[in-house]
Amino acid sequence: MTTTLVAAEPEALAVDLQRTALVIIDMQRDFLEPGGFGESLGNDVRRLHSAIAPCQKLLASARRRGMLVIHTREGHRADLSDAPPAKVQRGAPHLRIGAAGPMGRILVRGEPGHDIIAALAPHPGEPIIDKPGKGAFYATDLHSILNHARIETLIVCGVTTEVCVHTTVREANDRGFRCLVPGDCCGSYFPEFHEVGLRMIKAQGAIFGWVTDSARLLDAMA
Ligand code: TIU
Repeated sequence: MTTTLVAAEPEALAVDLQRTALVIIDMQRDFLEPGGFGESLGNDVRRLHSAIAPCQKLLASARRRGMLVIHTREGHRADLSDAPPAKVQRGAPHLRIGAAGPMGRILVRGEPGHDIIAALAPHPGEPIIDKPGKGAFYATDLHSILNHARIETLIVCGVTTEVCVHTTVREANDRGFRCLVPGDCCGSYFPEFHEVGLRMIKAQGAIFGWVTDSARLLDAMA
């Protein structure tokens, strides 16, 4: 086993890059483009755009190395049978999950808004995890895929920092994975939540994981 030291906070982390996967959370049109779920919740979707270019660089590097790359998408079945009423019945009915919007039905699988943005489109063979919840482990086969690939460490990026990235990092941490979170590859509609979300991950001696950035990761992966 060869370990590589990745500069991070609260301290550098030694990782086996052969047993590391890149997990890109929910970089979907529904969150990043106008007219989708993110905007229906009252958010300015442009706040997430700073994460796109750093994610592209990390994705290119991971692909060059042959690293396992996993994409996730939050969304529901067309009949909403997997969408709890408690999740759907929030906000104005015409803006809810399942309502018709400019990118198709909001947060519904198969609709244009559910797609991953073109800049980060999955390559054939890269697993796509369709998840009904905020965490990528809940009601998905992500854990099996990671176990079968003998993955120990996850690089988790995407949107939003304090919602689906955080939930996934917490789930992964409880399942025994080390999580490295490159802050510039994540984004939030709330700059202060992004900031505090990252601080929460690395506090108390990396209580949930290690925070780094794309430059330090690209160095380690070069
Ligand atoms: N992917 C994800 O983070 N889902 C959300 O609903 N995020 C919000 O910040 N709303």
